[in-house]
Amino acid sequence: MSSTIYLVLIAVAVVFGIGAVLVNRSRSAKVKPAAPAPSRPAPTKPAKPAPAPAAVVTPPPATDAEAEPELEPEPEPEPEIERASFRTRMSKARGALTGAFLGIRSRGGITNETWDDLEEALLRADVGVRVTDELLEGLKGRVKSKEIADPDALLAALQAEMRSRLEGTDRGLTFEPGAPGSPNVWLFVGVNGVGKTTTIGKLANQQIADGRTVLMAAGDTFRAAAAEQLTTWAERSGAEIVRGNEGGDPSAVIFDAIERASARNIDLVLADTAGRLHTKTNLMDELRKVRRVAAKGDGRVTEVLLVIDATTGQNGLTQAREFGDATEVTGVVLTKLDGSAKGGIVFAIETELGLPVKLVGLGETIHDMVPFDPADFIDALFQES
Ligand SMILES: Nc1nc2c(ncn2[C@@H]2O[C@H](COP(=O)(O)OP(=O)(O)OP(=O)(O)O)[C@@H](O)[C@H]2O)c(=O)[nH]1
Ligand SMILES: [Mg+2]
Repeated sequence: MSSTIYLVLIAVAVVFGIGAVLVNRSRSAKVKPAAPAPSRPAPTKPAKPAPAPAAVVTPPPATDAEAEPELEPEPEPEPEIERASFRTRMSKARGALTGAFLGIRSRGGITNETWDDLEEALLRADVGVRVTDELLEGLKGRVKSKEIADPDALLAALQAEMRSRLEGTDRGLTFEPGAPGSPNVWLFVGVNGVGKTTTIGKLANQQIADGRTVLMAAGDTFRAAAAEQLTTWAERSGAEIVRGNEGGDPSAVIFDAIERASARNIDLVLADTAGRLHTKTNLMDELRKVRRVAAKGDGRVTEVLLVIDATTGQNGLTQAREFGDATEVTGVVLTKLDGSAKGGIVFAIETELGLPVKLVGLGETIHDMVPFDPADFIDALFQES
């Protein structure tokens, strides 16, 4: 009997076991194995846009409706550009004046030492003897008449007087819109290494940003490296360039460049010239010829910009006279004001030469140039911290 029960129990167990296996099998057949994550085609990283070639050929739009839509390239973040400003860049020139101001303010009143300190500070900052004398004479009169009674009022009056001397001058770069094929020509002259070529690069960038088309003329044929340097600036700024042969006639290169600009309806030619000492007669004669020839073709010379390095001080005035005689200079670009303690040269240039300072270089990169703004300049010069 008991063996019968055992047999029955074993039979039941076998039946259940088989049933369980079958049920499990059928279940596992329904649960699909976890599908691997749909393998998306790896997004093709958009290639960095190549620098735009001079002539861009735009391909026709794709017509294949089946074509996979192109992934939009992520916009590249705009690089942070630190714009040059007098305030941030003129620390040296500021130091030349404000160091003296501390001493002047610390005295209870206006004494003989006050006038000595002021005179020394203005001369050190390269304001020049003539302008310094005029400024101090005017202030002395106002102290005598009791209009000015204390050091703070004296310095405020000096600041206002210096600003008013620079205000009211037309500093715009002359651009005469004319018939197509008649480009404006801006010629750059000055002694060696003052920043002519760099200024052309910076200015081309600004003019192109303002919507003008620009062609550079590599009129410095003295060294092959000069044309190379200008070519780099042309690429950076998006300007065209006409180059000549090393040792060639700079007048011919500039003339050709103007003809090319005229043929292509380009608005503006920026013409570089080799640096030269204002005392070298033959080189100054060469520059006279450049100036003459530039006006002969289809272009109009609307600016002759003398580039002066602010760190060279009063010698810049002598240069200005000689270059002015040779080329009818229309304005001054004062470079390297960021590294100079002699910002006062602006007063000497404007008062003694009657030439407007139009542009100021405040560093070496393409963005480091600003139009000369007297109010900003004077504020920066007097800012004491
Ligand atoms: N700190 C500073 N450096 C400048 C400025 N402008 C030009 N430079 C530098 O001055 C040096 C000479 O500049 P260039 O533009 O080659 O001068 P250039 O007058 O064309 O020189 P030449 O063709 O040899 O007569 C370069 O190292 C420039 O980077 C400026 O405003 N500030
Ligand atoms: Mg140069």
